[in-house]
Amino acid sequence: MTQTTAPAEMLNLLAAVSGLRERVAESTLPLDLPDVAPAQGARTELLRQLDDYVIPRLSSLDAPLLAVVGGSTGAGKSTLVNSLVGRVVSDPGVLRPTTRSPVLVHHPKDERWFTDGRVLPELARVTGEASAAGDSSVRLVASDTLPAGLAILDAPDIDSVVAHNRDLARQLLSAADLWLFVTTAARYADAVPWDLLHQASERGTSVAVILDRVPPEAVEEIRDHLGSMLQEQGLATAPIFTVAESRLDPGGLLPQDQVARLQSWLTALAKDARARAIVVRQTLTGALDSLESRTQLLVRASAAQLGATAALASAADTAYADAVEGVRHGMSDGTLLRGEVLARWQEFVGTGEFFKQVESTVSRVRDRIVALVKGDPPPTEDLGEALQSGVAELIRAEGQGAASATTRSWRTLVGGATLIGAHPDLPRVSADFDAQVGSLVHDWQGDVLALVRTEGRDRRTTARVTAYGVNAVGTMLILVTFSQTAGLTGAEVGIAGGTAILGQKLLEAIFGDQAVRALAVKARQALLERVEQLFFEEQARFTKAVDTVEIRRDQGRRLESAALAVKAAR
Ligand SMILES: Nc1nc2c(ncn2[C@@H]2O[C@H](COP(=O)(O)OP(=O)(O)O)[C@@H](O)[C@H]2O)c(=O)[nH]1
Ligand SMILES: [Mg+2]
Repeated sequence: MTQTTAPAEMLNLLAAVSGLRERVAESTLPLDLPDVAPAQGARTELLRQLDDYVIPRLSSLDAPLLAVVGGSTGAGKSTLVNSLVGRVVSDPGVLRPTTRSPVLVHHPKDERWFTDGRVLPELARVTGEASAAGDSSVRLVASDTLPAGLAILDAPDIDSVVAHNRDLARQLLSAADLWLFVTTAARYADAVPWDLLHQASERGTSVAVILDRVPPEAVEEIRDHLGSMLQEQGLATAPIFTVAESRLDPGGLLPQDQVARLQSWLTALAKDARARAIVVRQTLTGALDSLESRTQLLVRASAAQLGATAALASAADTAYADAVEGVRHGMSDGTLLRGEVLARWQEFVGTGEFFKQVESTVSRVRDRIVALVKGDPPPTEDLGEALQSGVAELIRAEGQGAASATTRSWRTLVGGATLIGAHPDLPRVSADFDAQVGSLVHDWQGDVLALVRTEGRDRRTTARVTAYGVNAVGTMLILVTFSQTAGLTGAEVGIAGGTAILGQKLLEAIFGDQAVRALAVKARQALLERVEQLFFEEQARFTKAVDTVEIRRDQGRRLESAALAVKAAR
């Protein structure tokens, strides 16, 4: 912003700042990250200063200069304001807290600037006597003893014992064109005021310091010391006004000569449009300058929030990918061919002798199957059931394992415990998961039978498949699918391998060896695809929980580009 800013440019700047205000307002920091509290505080402060100062000031550069009187408890702020106005407009008092609702004194002609919600839109307006004021309101007092063009606001104590008053004091100070910082001989080195003065310095806010209640003999010494402290804080240009400790008049006001210098400085400021514009522009420029780094802080906080949601999502990704891998591995490491399956298989082929003489056995088994197909119960039924319940068991265990693993790592991740608290069924698989696994395996059996039928399309093969029965051949294929381990050959072939080799020989007799290998690959692929789909749906429960964390993915980028737009419009 330059001295010669044309109204059109000012409107551009106002639009850009309003845009930034919207981006800040819509931004969220929902996860309880370690440093979220300061970021939330910074967000609120930024939003407030845009609403309370930057936007109203850009909208009406010629509005009266607002001087906010701030300082520690009992520094004499209210007494000073009363003395400047020439009558008691704000309650002074020994009892704390006194100035509960802030009092804004303005010239009667300037009333319109303060009655609407232009500045401090969050605060209600009250007029009349002090008692009428509520907690979040500002009391307006018109007084023609103040020059037009200048309004004075008596703020609550910056170190008030009441938290609401402290916050309100800070809010009011950030709405000021000019801080009138009141401190005393006894208190001027306190930490709290210097914290705020430091902030004023960083933001380029116009500041004047009133050193109140100074013993007359110590005026020079203390003023020098205070002056050097201000210089250290980068506030060398802040004028210092001293008010000697004096007896108050019967009306509770300071002797006129003690406030005369401050009063004439303020009057000169009010009457000289250029001098006033300099003060206003200094504060406004400082506030605009501060927007970028304050927005950056929010951008970083947004990135941290999104990083945390990404970590939650990726914990689920990992757990469910591991589970699919677990099924893949469990299918091919021979586990499924032990126990029940093995027992059923041996029952089916009749005797353990087969493992010794595989070749000669093939024809015997074939005869046996063919014989059985012609009799009643399908011979492979029990074996098929054992195979199916084995694979179902494997899928269920991996599914539950993934839900447990995800919840376990969520408990160690920021925001995870809250999400589990809000979705207490996450640690367990879906209610109908068992049933879904059941139908998955059933459907897969359908896939396998379809494979057998498709593969056996030529006449000779069809005849052979029919001889054994499609179901029996399908069961053999399932058996072989679960046994094709890499590297299980020759002497290393254990019981599991041996079990399968017999099945494989049978299938090779029907389809040829090339085809059997391809069929097993297809059957395994079909199962894994179904498992992936089911686990994806299971994982979606976690994904949906992460999605309830309300933060836009592009929040950081939106904030950043809004801040850039402000920079470009200046
Ligand atoms: N004697 C004397 N009392 C003062 C002076 N300034 C303030 N006081 C008293 O100190 C107390 C606190 O002053 P007040 O204006 O309420 O301080 P605030 O908390 O900063 O608003 C009140 O009782 C005032 O009457 C002063 O210069 N001389
Ligand atoms: Mg007060």
